[in-house]
Amino acid sequence: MATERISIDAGTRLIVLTGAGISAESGLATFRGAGGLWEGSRVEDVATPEAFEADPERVWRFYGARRAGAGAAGPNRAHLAVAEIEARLGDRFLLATQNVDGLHGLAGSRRLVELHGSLWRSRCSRCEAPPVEDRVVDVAPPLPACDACGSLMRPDIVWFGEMLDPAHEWAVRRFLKAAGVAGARLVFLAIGTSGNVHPAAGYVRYAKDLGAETWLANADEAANARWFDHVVTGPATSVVPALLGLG
Ligand code: BJW
Ligand code: ZN
Repeated sequence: MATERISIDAGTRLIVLTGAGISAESGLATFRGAGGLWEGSRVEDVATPEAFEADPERVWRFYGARRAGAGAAGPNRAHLAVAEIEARLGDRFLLATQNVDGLHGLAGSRRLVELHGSLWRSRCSRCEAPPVEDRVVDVAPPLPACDACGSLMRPDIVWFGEMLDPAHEWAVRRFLKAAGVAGARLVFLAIGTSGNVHPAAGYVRYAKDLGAETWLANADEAANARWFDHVVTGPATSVVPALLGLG
């Protein structure tokens, strides 16, 4: 188990990037591991605009099941450790998550960017009407329609081939750049992510170019592991509190 510990002093800025692995011990399946299939399809094949166009009911069934799973889950020790370190660092901290399950928010994280959206919101598949909170688990025909234009509502999730919210991308880059400008010690910590999906998988390289010390806490090898100065292998609930000096 992790004996290593990230040195965090009064000047350190810390950015944490999380993926599905941090929620695995809360009982939620990861995308590329065992259990990453749904009705015989790869999750990535259900989570696309093309899949929604072809069979919106099937995609809503998938997200209904995801909402049911996430709604029954709670934050684990790794989510809580990330929230605790935020409470200590204040504006020297930023959390960027690829997860849509809402568990970081439940753990108390507030300086939080949900890069891939949220399970708990829906939005119009056609017009720019703002997203609405939506916790419905059994989405059945007739599928929900937009109040403004009547088109189908869809989960407020960033699917493959779709742009991330530029404000979210900007928040990550601004945080990293600010540390570079201030000459501050900058630490980048990725937790539970396979490093396959861009742009998030590229943030470590960007951070390293700005002089960050880079750490990865993951159960297996990640696709972008070469950009990390330190790789700690193990389950997030043990590794993360120890790395952050909270174990
Ligand atoms: C544990 C553990 C435990 C287990 N403890 N660890 C540059 C190069 C090539 C392609 C592209 C590129 N830029 C953009 C692209 C295209 C595409 C992309 O990245 N494709 C790649 C697959 C090649 N990206 C996009 O389309 C993005 N949009 C975009 O960039 O727009 C502009 C653009 C478009 C097209 C071309 C070029 C530019 C959008 C990506 C949106 C991803 N959406 C999804 C699904 C929706 C969310 C949902 O329904 O939940 O988000 S995909 C899926 O993967 C999900 C995840 O957030 C995301 C990342 O997965 P994650 O979190 O890494 O999970 P896993 O399962 O892969 O890994 C879990 C890890 O945890 C494992 O390593 C385990 O070992 C570990 N683990 N248990 C610690 N207990
Ligand atoms: Zn609409």
